[in-house]
Amino acid sequence: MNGFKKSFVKSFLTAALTLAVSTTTVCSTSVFVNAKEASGTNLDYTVNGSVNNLSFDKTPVGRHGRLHVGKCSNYAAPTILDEKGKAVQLRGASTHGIQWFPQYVNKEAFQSLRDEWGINTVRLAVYPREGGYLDGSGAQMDRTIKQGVAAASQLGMYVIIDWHVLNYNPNETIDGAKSFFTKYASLYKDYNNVIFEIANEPTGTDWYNGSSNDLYTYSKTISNVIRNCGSKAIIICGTNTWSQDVDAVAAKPLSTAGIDNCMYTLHYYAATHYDNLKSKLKTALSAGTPVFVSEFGICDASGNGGVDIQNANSWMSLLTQNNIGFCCWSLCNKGEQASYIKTSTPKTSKWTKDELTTTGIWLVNTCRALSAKEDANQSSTGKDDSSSKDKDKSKDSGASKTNPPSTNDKPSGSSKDKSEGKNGSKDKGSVTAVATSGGDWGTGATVSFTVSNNGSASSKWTVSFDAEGEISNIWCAKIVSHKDNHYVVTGMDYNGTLAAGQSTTFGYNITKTSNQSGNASNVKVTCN
Ligand code: IDC
Repeated sequence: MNGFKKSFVKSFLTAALTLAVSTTTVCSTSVFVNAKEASGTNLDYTVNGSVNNLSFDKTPVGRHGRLHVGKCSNYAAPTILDEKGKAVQLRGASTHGIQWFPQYVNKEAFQSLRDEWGINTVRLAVYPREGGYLDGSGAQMDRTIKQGVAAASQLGMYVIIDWHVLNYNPNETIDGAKSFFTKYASLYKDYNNVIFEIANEPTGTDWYNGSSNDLYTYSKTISNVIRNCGSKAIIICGTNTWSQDVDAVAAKPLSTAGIDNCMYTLHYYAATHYDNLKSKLKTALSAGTPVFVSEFGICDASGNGGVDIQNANSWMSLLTQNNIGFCCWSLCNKGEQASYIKTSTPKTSKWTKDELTTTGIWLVNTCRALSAKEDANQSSTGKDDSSSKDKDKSKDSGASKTNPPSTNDKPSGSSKDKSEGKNGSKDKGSVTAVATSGGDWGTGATVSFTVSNNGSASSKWTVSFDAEGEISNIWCAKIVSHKDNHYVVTGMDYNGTLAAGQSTTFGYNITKTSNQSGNASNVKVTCN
């Protein structure tokens, strides 16, 4: 086998393995098919500065809850799934650098974006340099970040805290990044709507080259900082060449270091980036790399120049076909093509049609169309995903403190403290299964199991149990039958057969009413 083939096979196997350990088996169908061909000149929707007072359960976070990265059968690569295992596409607005344009980080602005633009996510661009967090404006930017997260949380929007490294190797400011993410991962570890982006656009080093100065090492270090603070948030990692080399990640994703719930960035500007970059995206997806477009523009890569609407729509189709979330650069009125708001407009919220630039008009047309598809999909399946969960709490505190854990958590491989929340254990032959409650938040609960082969021969296992409610997501096992409250599950290819002495874990999230328990009872194991 020649070198290329060898490395291809190696990448493929790595990707396959990565998929195998992070696979989520229950997943609803795709929400979006194609983006509408959006215009940059004619606004298809009314934008007149009005807002809706949505109840929290109708907001994006009220509908979707905590997001995680998981495998859904509709898409080649793992993608963003909501609390119920349903694919959700983030439609985001990126601020400009918040050291320069803090005035757009306000609740009214975000509400306009949510209600009139169809946007469900805001990205806060925190430049470490350029008069930013590390060299001038840290204290002011801290205030702006907190205001932004509070506003997004109250409005039920997702918020990305973006460490906006630009044009350099992020290892140059890694100490600053460690302090920054220690602070914000600790502060927001219980928030179900916060996402961390750890390096906007690295340049000058590889994703992975085995040195301590590459992006893999940087991303692993910062992701561990975030996880060690107790945060299970999605982590978005930058890739080399201004976040274009997303195809390089498959050779060494962070899952090889046991870090889950990560995505990797591809950035494009539609008047600069065409088929070459689209090919990189397709290569990355077919290798199983979860991709997020945390920044794009419909103009050229300088943030200025002309726009290419046709290519912008072609990119958007590619993103929606693959359920890839995106954030558009940028929410401000700077005199450049990328800005959403005309320079002549001082208003920082409640904009009207005439105050929008070409980028602004195109973004409203795109996000409103996608948002309408999401709504139509929900009504056609007869289910509004919204629930009244955490409604009041979230209104008060700005974020739910009673979130379920990410369904993408790495299996522990060892049994938990059985004295805590133990539901039941039953021997059958030589394999046992122990169910442990991982939390109950009224309208849902999470339960994990440890299955152990105590015998002297290898054995396949099947576990049956009763649980009140509807399992919405199961990991490291699959449901083979389900009637009323009775479930039968088996393991996956990689953990369905246990060698003598071996154990494995699986778990589920269940949707239920507050009167139901969700816990597993009457647990039985069959081995064969
Ligand atoms: C640009 C801004 C511009 C600013 C410059 C340097 O639009 O006003 O002077 O940054 O801070 C990116 C970057 C993003 C750039 C944008 C446009 O992530 O910071 O913003 N761009 O050049 N990557 C590709 C394009």
